[in-house]
Amino acid sequence: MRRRRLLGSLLLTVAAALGTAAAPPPTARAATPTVPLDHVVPAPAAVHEGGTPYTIGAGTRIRVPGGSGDARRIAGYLAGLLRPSTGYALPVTTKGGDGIVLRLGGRGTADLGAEGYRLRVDGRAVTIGARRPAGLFHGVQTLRQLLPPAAGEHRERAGAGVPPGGGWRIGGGTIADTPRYGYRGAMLDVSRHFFTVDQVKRYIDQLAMYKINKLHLHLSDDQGWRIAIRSWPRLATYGGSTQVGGGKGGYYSQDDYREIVSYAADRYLTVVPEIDMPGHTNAALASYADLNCNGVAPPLYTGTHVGFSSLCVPKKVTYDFVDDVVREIARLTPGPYLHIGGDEAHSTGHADYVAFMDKVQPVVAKYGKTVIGWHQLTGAHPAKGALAQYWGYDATGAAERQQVTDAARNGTGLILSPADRAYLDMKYDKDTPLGLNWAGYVGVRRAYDWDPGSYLQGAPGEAIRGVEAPLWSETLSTSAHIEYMAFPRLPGIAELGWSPRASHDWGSYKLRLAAQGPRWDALGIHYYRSPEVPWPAG
Ligand code: IFG
Repeated sequence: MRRRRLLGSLLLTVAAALGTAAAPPPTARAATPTVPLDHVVPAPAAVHEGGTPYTIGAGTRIRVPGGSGDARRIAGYLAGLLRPSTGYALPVTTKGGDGIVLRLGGRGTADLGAEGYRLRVDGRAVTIGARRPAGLFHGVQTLRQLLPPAAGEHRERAGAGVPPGGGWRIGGGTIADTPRYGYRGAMLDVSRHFFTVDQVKRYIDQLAMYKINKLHLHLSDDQGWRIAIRSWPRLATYGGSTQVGGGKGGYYSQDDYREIVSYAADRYLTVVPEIDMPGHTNAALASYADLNCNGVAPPLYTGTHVGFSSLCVPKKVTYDFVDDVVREIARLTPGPYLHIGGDEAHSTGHADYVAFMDKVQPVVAKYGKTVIGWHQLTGAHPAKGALAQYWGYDATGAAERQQVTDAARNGTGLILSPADRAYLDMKYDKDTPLGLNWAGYVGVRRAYDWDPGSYLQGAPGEAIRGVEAPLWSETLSTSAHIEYMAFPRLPGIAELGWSPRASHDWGSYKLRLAAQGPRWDALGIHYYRSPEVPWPAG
């Protein structure tokens, strides 16, 4: 009997407790539903939900206690995102207190490395802590995803945009997050079709949402030279004057390039400039007759064939050209890398290719940069510390893979861009209006469902530096084209670069990916609503 009474009273106590929790006080209205903390893309390393949600309201301040320049700039960036959509003032202050708190350095951040962050939510504050500014910025990208999609809208909302619930609520809990790989890139081919500075900036904003930290710009090819070189002005003025299909082309002045570099750096992306050589050089050869072995400049090229051009390896002027171009671009590029291409040099004899790479790689080092080359570089002598970007695919022969993994075992780092996984210019399927299909069709799941760490059998794990998603522009010429091919596949590549191997699971990822759709709608991103993704209704 006693036991029954005891149980009875226990149940009553519990019910009472639940009762009060279940009936909110009459004044509070249910704020916006909170986004589950583990709904973030890329998946964070560790998530612990629980505790009191935080509601961003009219009185919320963004605090950078004792704020450094970097922390204050990131706070301003966050305010710029949230003010228009929430209608709140969200003042930035260096005073401590409740609210959205951004902390740089200090205790508890030592384990977060160069890009990690810790985000903590309780009833009084959202606190993002990081050891380095990039980490704080990545924490802000996660915070954006913990708010309803409307909070990301850049346009002024009617009626100050405060949601019906009277505030923007973020679920209680903690996220501790650091990236798996340091190299998480996206490449944009601005040569086949030229993209303006503003179009590149738009793509940078989108890449930053998914913690991509490298923007590889394919600045030269057969169809266009896109960067002004003072010592060789016709490269841009003539070599950049057209594009695939014969349009007017274009090029970046050195100030334009500096603007792209600066915009990217403010969002913690490092620009990796590529001058593709010795092949893919018709635009340069057309601009200066002396660069050609026969002294005759070929016409400008507006088609889409590859492999027909080569710099003249035996000529001395070729290395004056390379030295001038590499010097000017290296001086414009704060990042550590300079990509020298090296792919599809079908009009360069193998011995000449090796001789050319033996001469050019020391020039890159002379100007203080680290070489990246497409993986064909492993057929020559990759410089010490060089990185090879693998773009093979399922049809790539064992010998070619072996050449790459041998180089990896010899110290060459690898960036993985398998063409039938990571090439965003591959059609999704046979009905995709844009893109190519030489590597096959690449659907959303296929782009996600592979592991960079084990993709190349025989490559030591420490050789894998990360991933990159190239977007070649033979068939693309607008931002809408870029977005249609990049979304929804780019976030999957970003997750492969950032998230722990153990978190990899298409079944759960596709639900998180689907929740990104309303965000892209709010931001006006022209994504492909792939039937592989269970997009939310409406
Ligand atoms: N391969 C060529 C690119 C481009 C691409 C289109 C590399 C490294 C096919 N080289 O990819 O110039 O034409 O998918």
